[in-house]
Amino acid sequence: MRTQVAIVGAGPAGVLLSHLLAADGIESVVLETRSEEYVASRIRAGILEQSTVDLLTDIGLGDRLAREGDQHHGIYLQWPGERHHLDFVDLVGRSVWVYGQTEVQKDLVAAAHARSQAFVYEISDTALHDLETDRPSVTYTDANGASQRLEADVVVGCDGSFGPSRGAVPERVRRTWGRTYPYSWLGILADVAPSTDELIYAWHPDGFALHSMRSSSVSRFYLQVPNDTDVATWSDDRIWDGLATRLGHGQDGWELATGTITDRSVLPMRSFVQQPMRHGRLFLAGDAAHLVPPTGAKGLNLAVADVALLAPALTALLKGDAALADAYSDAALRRVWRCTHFSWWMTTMLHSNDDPFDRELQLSQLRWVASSRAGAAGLAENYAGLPIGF
Ligand code: RFL
Ligand code: PHB
Repeated sequence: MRTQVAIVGAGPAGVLLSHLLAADGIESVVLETRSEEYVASRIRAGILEQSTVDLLTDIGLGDRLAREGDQHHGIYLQWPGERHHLDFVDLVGRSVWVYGQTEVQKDLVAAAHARSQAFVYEISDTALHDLETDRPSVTYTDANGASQRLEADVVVGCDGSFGPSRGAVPERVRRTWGRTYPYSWLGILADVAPSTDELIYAWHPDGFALHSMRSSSVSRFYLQVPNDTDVATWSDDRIWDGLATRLGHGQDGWELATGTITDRSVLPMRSFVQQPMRHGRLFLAGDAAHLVPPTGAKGLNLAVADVALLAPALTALLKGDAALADAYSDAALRRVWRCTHFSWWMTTMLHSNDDPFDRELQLSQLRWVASSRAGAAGLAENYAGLPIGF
């Protein structure tokens, strides 16, 4: 098989890239280890920043988002005895939307099917070849067990944190940075109306808690837990008690409503960056090149921002102009490092540990952000997201 762009990974980065390329008349094939249903049902991100919403709307994928998504003007920051609203629209003139990654993925895949996008699902043994030539290829075993080779002008690694693409950049040219945090998140989905109009990020001596949501009848919650926590040790009662304590049930009359828990899992927290994001005819986008802890709600948005830069760069490259492709890695990494810092900053400000000095610094920082317009505007600008290509 031959195509112009071989895209490894059918997550949001890969499918969005295929959409933007198709709009420019560039052909691509998307290769994926999982099934279409599996990818569409993975519960992940919940918050879209302004530029992600603008992009999806501009390319005609904003209808359901406008109908079913929920625009949020800000967030609440909380610590024992205090809850403060930060109004992003007032502070920086931008906002965010609650619209699950599952929904973004469904919209992207529906549009891909409508234009007869080529996908190959349920492949194994993915391997990248000849990336330093202008005839790169990807080999794999298809769902029937047959060996296949996809030849392309360009290969794009959108295969997330476990895919082979980032490791296909030779060690002599790649550099990586990373941090594993000493805590994880226990995430639950529950059939209960949110007890808040906007997200609550809560610092508490027992550990961080986040009240998020997916719709008017489904809430999403997270609790800071130690690394290697066994989800079986968290009964429903323990989860609801932990959330009630950390989110301040009873504080100023606020109450946490509980409901049936429909999903629970433990997620590790990592920061990771690999650069460059291009080597020869291989380009990396999304989680394949970088990971952020979820506290800043940046992972999906960063993947979208990478692809928004990459699509026009590849289109120009395939038409003979290499300037944008040559600039891609540096341009994308500017935003990657900004979001890496912001996610690390939110994470270290909000997750408690046993160190009394750290605790006072965290509370001092929270008080400053909540009471100073300059402090609040810094958080708001980063959370609502900088413009693509800032
Ligand atoms: P994905 O979504 O991981 O997709 C990569 C795809 O590549 C496939 N793949 C392969 N395909 C072919 N051959 C191989 N050898 C392959 N190996 C892997 C995988 O099966 C997969 O389908 O990466 P992408 O597209 O870069 O998108 C990134 C986002 O999914 C991720 O950053 C966000 O979900 C992160 N994230 C959040 N981001 C936000 O912006 N806001 C949030 O609120 C937020 N919450 C979260 C999150 C991630 C979570 N995780 C990872 C569990 C909450 C959670 C719980
Ligand atoms: C979510 O709703 O899944 C979510 C929201 C905000 C975050 C992380 C996750 O910072």
